[in-house]
Amino acid sequence: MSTYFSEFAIIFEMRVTLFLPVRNEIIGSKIIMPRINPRWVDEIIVVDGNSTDGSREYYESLGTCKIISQKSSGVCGAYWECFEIATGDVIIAFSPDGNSIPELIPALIEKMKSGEDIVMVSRYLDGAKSFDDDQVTRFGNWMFTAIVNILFGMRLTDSLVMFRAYKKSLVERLALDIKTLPVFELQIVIRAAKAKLRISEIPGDEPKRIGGKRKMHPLYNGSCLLYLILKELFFWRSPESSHETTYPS
Ligand SMILES: Nc1nc2c(ncn2[C@@H]2O[C@H](COP(=O)(O)OP(=O)(O)O)[C@@H](O)[C@H]2O)c(=O)[nH]1
Ligand SMILES: [Mg+2]
Repeated sequence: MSTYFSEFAIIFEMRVTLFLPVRNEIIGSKIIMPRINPRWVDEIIVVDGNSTDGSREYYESLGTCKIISQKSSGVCGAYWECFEIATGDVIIAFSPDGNSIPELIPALIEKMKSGEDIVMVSRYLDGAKSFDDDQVTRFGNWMFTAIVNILFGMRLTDSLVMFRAYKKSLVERLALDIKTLPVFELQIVIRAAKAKLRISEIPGDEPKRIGGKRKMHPLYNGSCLLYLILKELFFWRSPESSHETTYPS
């Protein structure tokens, strides 16, 4: 199938996988899941990171989700375990801890239908706000977004948010390869920018997490993100843009 035809098929027959990474999020999940209409998407995949608070049993009781018991570790590992079984052309990553607003899922899907490769729900665009940020995460989000905008020629307002939609084919097309560090969100946008793909944002608040505890460690995550940026800056070029700098001898 030609690239043009397969792009066309994706837009008109787009299958959507909603991906939920979950580790001990019983309180948030019980409040958030009733607000998700399973008919918005084609499948819901829950990757359970060995929850001990009944989260897994709760998702089983819904009868609408495919549930994977995570074998790898961390959120990044959960992404990759989802990709192994996801049947969607588009993946929507969604945090069921209260940080992602379910009612924005249809808007994300609509925007993907206009031909975007990645659509992110920005917590800082057009007056949107994060109510989950503390001073450290607010500064970190601003700083990393400013750095990647300058280095990779983007105009994002929020490069790190989990809540976003993207074509599943990007995982292969952009040769995403970091499976153990919490940098998936940033690697996919940096590589998409290098390959000159279409990235856009819609505004969306980030409500406070509901119950449970944050698993993200700002200092560790920040160090991993710095490592990623240096690696992407010096070592990776998009195979798709290589023709721009190759000259006949
Ligand atoms: N499957 C899985 N999910 C995780 C893991 N760590 C965190 N999560 C989930 O990922 C989502 C975001 O995590 P959180 O700690 O709130 O990060 P933050 O929202 O970026 O501060 C939540 O739904 C967590 O339960 C993990 O190791 N495995
Ligand atoms: Mg959270």
